[in-house]
Amino acid sequence: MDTIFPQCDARLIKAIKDTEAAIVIAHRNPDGDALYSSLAMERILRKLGKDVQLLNEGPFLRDDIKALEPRFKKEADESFLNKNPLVIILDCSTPDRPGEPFKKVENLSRIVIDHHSSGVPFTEEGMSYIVPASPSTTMLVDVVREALGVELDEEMAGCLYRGFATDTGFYHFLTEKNAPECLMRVAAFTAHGVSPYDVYDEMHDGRKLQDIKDTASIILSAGTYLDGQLIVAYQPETMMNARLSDGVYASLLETEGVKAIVFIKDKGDALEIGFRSKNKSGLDVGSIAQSLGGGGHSKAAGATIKGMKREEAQKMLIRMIEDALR
Ligand SMILES: [Mn+2]
Repeated sequence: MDTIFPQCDARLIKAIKDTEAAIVIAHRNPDGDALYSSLAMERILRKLGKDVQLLNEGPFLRDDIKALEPRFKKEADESFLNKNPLVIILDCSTPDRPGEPFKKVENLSRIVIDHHSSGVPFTEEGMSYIVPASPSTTMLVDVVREALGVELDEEMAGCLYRGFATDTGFYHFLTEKNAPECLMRVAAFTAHGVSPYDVYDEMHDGRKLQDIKDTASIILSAGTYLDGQLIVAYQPETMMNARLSDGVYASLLETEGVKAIVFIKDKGDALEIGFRSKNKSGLDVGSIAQSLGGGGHSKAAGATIKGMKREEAQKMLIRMIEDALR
C-alpha cells in the first residue's frame, strides 16, 4: 500500500533509543499540535525510561492550552544539561521557531520532527523526520512511537488525538490522500479511550462572551478585494486574544466566491499576518508567507511584518494575493 508516512531513518530511532535524557521543544506561541506532540513525546520517552524536560517559550494565550503551561519550562536546567540530553524539536520548520529556549541547547545533538511544507531541516542527515503530507506533527510522533516499539496508552492517545484534531480543524482539512492512514491511527486512539465528542467540547467550550463579541466585530469590519476572491480582516491592538483567529477564518472562508483570507493582527510593534486559502483555490499561501520571512502550509500560513503601517502592509498583501491568483 502507498503510504504518506515514509519509514523513519534508523539513525533517528537509534539516537532516541541510545540517549538517557531528552529535551523536547516545539514552536513558540504554541498551538495544540505543538504542545500535544510535546506531551505525547514525553510520555513515549518516559515509557522507554528516559529522563525528560519539556521546554516552550510560550506565551500560552489560547484558553484551551493555558492549563498546560505549568508542564513546560522556559529554559533548560543546568543540571539537566549535564546529562547531555538529546534535543527533540517538534512542529518547527526553521531554527528560529523554537525561540529563546533553543539558544541554550543549540550545541547539543538534535532531531527534528515536522510537517510544515516550507523550511529547512536544521539537523544532521538522518536525524529528521519531515513529512509535509502529514496533517499534524502528532501523527508523525505516532509513527516514531511505533518504530520505537512503544505501546499506545490512554494518555498518549489523548495527546496524539488532540494535536491531530487541532491541525485538521476537527477533520475539516483531511483529504482522500491522508485520511485513510490517519483515520486508522485515530481508530486506535479511540480504542484506547479517547472520546472525539468530549475532546471537541473540551477544546471549544468555556469561551468568554467578550471574545465571541470581539470575533463578531472583526468580521463586521472585514473588507472584500479582488472581486470578492480575497477578504482582509483586521484585529486592532486593543484586542489581544489569540483565540479569535479560528472563528474569524471559519466564518469568512464560507463566503461565496472567496479564495483566501488575510488576517492582520496589530501587535503594536509588529503586524502578525495570518493567511488561509480554500482547498480548491489553487493558492499556496505558504509560499507567500515564506517570501515574507514566515512559513506554514499551502492552505494555512503566517508571517510577521515589522516597520510597516497597516494600510501599507495591506496594499502589499492584496497585491501579493493578486499576483498569486494570476
Ligand atoms: Mn502542526
